[in-house]
Amino acid sequence: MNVLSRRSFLTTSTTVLAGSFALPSVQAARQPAVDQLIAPAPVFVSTWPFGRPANEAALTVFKRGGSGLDAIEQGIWVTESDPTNPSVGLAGIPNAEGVVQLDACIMSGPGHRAGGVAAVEGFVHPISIARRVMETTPHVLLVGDGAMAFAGKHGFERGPKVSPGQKKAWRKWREDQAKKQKAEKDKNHDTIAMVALLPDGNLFGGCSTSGRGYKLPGRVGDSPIIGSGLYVDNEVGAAGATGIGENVMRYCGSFLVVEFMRQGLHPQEACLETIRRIARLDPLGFDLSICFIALDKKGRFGAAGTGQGFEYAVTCDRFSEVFQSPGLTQASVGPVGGNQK
Ligand code: SD4
Repeated sequence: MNVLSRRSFLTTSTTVLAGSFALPSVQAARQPAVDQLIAPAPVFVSTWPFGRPANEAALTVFKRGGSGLDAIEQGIWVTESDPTNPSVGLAGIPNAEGVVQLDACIMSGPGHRAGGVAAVEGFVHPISIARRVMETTPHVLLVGDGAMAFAGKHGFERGPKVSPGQKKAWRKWREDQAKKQKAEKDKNHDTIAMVALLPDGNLFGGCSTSGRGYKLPGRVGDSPIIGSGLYVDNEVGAAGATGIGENVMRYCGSFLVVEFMRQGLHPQEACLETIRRIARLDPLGFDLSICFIALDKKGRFGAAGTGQGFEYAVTCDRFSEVFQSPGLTQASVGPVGGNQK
């Protein structure tokens, strides 16, 4: 069910939300003690500070009668539509051929249902295509031409294959490569992963990204892969990832976070333990640039990154705030909430 049309929602949400949340603007993100990381349902947890308006939109959708999936989908629309976000949606950094290829997935705790799309070009809302895959096909993941044909057939909104600003930056990147100058590559990453717990105890999640900047055409990261960029287990909790997808998907990172929660770890400790486990096995050690968020069935939440500076957003009826996560090394996880060079 679409509670609001996408356009009316996007144009009214800021005003509605400003009225709903009389909140001070958060300057420096806090890192509360673990026993304070709990919120009453409905609660939405997302990666990066840009997750906060997405969470707030999601909460508004839910409070207006939307389902958990409506809330996740329409919350993520906010990030996918943001023309200033270089890491999610069609304003994102393109691949090595100058085309933005988007990845997304969505998951419903009830029914353990999932849908995803990968390497989709020229569509504004990959999260919605992922949901449609989940709801109308017997499949979980559609990629490339097949995903685009499916999206076209279902009439999803189209957009440019790359924004003018990103095209210019890509030309510069390509020139630098040709001149064998060091072109920025691996730092160009960020994603919105959003997980939610509703008052009835059900969990939901979604994930959307333009992926690693200047990736090889056809490269698919962790974000649309169930268990890697996102995982929801309605008995236990939900988790999502951001960072260099290759370092998440080789370990089924989000699945692992949920499994640690199943063993009784607090969501924050589950995120930390997942990174420790990966770093122990991986030749890169902690030099992985990966971060996780997690939320359990009790409303406890948390996050962690390989380095310092990963921030995540939590929104419920009582507060909407960006928090700082603990990092396992002194290295920086990179620019906060965006993947500019
Ligand atoms: C990917 N994990 O494609 C995604 C992009 C990202 O922060 O950075 N997320 O590898």
